[in-house]
Amino acid sequence: MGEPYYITTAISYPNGKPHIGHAYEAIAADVIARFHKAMGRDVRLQTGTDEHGLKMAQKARDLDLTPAQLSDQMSQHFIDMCAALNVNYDVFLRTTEPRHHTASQEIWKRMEANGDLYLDRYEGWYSVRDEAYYDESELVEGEGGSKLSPQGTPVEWTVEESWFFRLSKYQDKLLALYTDNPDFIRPEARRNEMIAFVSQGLRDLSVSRTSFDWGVKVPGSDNHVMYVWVDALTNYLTGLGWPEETDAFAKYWPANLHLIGKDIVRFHTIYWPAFLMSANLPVPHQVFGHGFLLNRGQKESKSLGNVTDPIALAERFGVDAVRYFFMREVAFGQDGSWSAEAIVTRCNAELANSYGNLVQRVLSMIFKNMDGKLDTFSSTEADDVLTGFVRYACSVEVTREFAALNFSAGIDAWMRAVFACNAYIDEQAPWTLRKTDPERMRAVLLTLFMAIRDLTIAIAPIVPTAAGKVLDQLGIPAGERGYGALHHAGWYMERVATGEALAQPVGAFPRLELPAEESASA
Ligand code: ME8
Repeated sequence: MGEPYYITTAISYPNGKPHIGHAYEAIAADVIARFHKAMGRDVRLQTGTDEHGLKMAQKARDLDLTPAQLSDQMSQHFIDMCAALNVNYDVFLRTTEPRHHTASQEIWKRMEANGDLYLDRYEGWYSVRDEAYYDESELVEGEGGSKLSPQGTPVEWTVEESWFFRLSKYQDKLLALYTDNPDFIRPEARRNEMIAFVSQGLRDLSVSRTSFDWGVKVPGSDNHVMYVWVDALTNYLTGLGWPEETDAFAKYWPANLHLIGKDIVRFHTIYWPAFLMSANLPVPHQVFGHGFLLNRGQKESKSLGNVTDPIALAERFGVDAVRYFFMREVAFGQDGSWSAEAIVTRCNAELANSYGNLVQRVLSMIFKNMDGKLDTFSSTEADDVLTGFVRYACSVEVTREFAALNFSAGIDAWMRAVFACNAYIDEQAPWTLRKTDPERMRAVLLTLFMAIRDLTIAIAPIVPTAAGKVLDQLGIPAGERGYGALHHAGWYMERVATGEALAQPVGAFPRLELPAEESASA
């Protein structure tokens, strides 16, 4: 097994069904996990649901359910969403699990033992929707002079006895962490925001509540439950079996990457490392705050009636198309917009017409004109140029960009290689060579066979199902599908030596159609 790589998503509030933002984050995390697996690393992907707090308690009350019933019902939808999107997690963590209460109480005790917790009275603003405290100076004015959080959510004045965490004590340590580890917060814009925020000075943080009881009990202070973010962040440790001294913890902590949305960067890059330092635990290597996904430029909301069910989206367009679109269309880290037409246009142009068609044409010609047989051939300079171009794009450019989480740029490099293959096939015209020079036709088709194998391995983390089907048709063994295989010069001769002929190919990238009413409005 290669070097360990531990990646986590945010754990979602299961106060409703998953939305497109949840799907986007889960897909991105799965792509990153598959990429690192294909690079030979020993990957662990964790996701889950964040089931405590006032937001959950209030929603349950509105629905006449207990918070536990609401959590049970809704977390199942998040599990289903992962299955529908081909998100292959290792751990799905629910914060209501007993082991998570144990872990949260343990981190609490360690912070207390370190002298970082004290009892006082909280007086200030709280947003239930964000589960966040805000300073007066951060609030903005809403309609009719009401006060809103910087995220535009309602805030309420809260006064209660509360435990406090000495966040102020960690200001310099946090700034040193950001300076010493320039990649700790990414992308750069979020890093700058956080540095500016911490530099202004940090106030101690209220970390317990007494006005409701849906949460993890504070050790030794039974009328207090922990502030939901204290337990939520601890999920990243719980999933590794901590505080037991497990092999998983020894191997995977500190996490390589917490992948989260831009709205919760503050919790992950200020509170979380401070809690960890206080508990004397190592901090994660990187927190990446991705952008928000908008529906035709608008936030999805019940009032606009534009809420999309990600499972329905995957059923409609196919899971690979949805994954490809999100990773291709949105520059990772920035906000992006989607629409049914944009998915159809993008996937038809690139996956179906440019790449899928290339695969289908080449494999059919090998099947029909060469009885599906692979063999040695002598290549010309044009063939070698194509082979070198595709190999470089896949093994150097795509891997470099994917490793840096620049998915869109990586797919761009991949598309250039696909275009090069299409230009080559048009130029070489193997359909004409069939009559005039069958030997040359063989060389052209086999050159393309090799290129298709590289292209398919390179794009597999994004479109795992379709890529798997193509690699099956090419007869590439399971152990030869990682990025390392792109550097394995002998693969083609090993493939030839199996003597296995190609069967009649079956298309892996269907053209997508827009339902009539949507094409009319497009
Ligand atoms: O914040 N586009 O949960 P959550 C992209 N429980 N990403 C989006 C999005 C959108 N439109 N809307 C939300 C929470 N997200 C906490 C996390 S972690 C210890 C606790 C992202 O259900 C959001 O940024 O509100 C977050 O990363 C994730 O979805 C879950 O959001």
